[in-house]
Amino acid sequence: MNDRATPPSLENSAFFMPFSMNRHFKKAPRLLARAEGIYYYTPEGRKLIDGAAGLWCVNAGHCREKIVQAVQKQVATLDFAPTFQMGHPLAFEFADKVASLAPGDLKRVFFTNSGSESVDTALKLALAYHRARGEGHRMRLIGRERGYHGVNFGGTAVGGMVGNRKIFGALVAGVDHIRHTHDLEKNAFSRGQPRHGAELADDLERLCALHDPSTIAAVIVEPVACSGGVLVPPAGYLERLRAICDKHGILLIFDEVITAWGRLGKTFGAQHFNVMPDMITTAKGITNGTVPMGAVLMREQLFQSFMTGPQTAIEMPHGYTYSAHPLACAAGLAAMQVYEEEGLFTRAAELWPYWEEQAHALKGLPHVIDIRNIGLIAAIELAPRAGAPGTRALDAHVKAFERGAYIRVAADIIALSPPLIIAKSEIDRLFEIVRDVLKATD
Ligand code: PXG
Repeated sequence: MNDRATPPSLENSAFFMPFSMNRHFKKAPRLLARAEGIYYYTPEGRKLIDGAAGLWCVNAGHCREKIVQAVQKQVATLDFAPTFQMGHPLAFEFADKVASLAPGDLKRVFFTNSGSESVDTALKLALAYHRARGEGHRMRLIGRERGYHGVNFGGTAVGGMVGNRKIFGALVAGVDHIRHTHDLEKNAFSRGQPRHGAELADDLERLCALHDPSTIAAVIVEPVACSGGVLVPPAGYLERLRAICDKHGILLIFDEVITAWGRLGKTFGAQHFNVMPDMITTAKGITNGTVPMGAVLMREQLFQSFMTGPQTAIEMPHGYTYSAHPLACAAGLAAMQVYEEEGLFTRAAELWPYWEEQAHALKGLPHVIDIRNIGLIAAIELAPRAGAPGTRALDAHVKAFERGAYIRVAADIIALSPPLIIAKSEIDRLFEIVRDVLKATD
């Protein structure tokens, strides 16, 4: 179907699109005009299955009545209120709600407006925490190859996707990276957590030996590295990372911008893996993607380390104008209500076996060199075209759009993560489109 005539204005549009092929896109735009449930609609009214929950954020599906109404009501009641030395009730209510859902003693919440801000906030908190305890020499921050922690300076520095780092100079001093866990030779076509690779966590010991552990403040990893191509942690890996951090007094931060809010069948990924970090960074699904918001959850001990000194001192000289924005808090509270009422925190666990079967049924299709899955996430890795990496998956993305599905691709990896309200018949339809697309992609 070729009914998407390019509005002449778009090719010269002022909009510098983020993480996009601006010129390629503007020549043949893929526009979305409306959304409902698990579907997007183009301006011409064509219906697309949302195979990516927007950008991994619309976990309860689009334009949910309760959330829409909560935001509409809030914007007409209290559009903005400062949270520096002032407050509004929803900020406290929402922080307590998030804390009540959090695992272990991760019961204190710092609000931001995005995943990137959550990551940079957590890294700053880690440095400040050690300083407050007289260990200001712990200045190093450790990330992981192929990790994605947003686009601010701290997150870019600890991130491990080369293309996102290489053009931005020296980034932040004192950052190093452990190895990634992707090993197709040993683990191709794994279902759930791959069997091989727990020992890759020992790479942290290598950095401890190199830098001395007393210089390391924190390690940040995504429990599942999603943007880097859906790299599911090998069985035992996260436990081992936790043990090494404990041994050396290093804080462990889980970046759960994607893995929180039901994506893995529990409220947080930490609960699914049963590994407790010292901080969790999150965003996206915290408001069902409706209003920008992020949060850092921290253990009680971290929070208390800042609650010393005179009562008239500002304990944390950090925060954003829009931290705990009233619209975001309203959207977040309503999103949590929808998640809870509809059992969405655990729905991915129920759908998991079916989802896994449908995903792995694509094995054997042209160019497919791996399929991996966890929770309501699946990745299909394609062999790159000789001399033109990324173009095969890009073609698949465009073809899927034409055939009725919106899917995300990163390099030559297709990543699927639909809203958690998806029905089995809709899962069938999504994979049917992906199957057709793969058959038609050279
Ligand atoms: N950490 C993680 C683990 C993320 O996945 C961020 C931080 C940054 O969040 P913000 O809200 O600043 O974008 C993310 C974001 C994709 C994709 O398709 C993934 C993200 C964003 C956009 C696209 O893989 N993750």
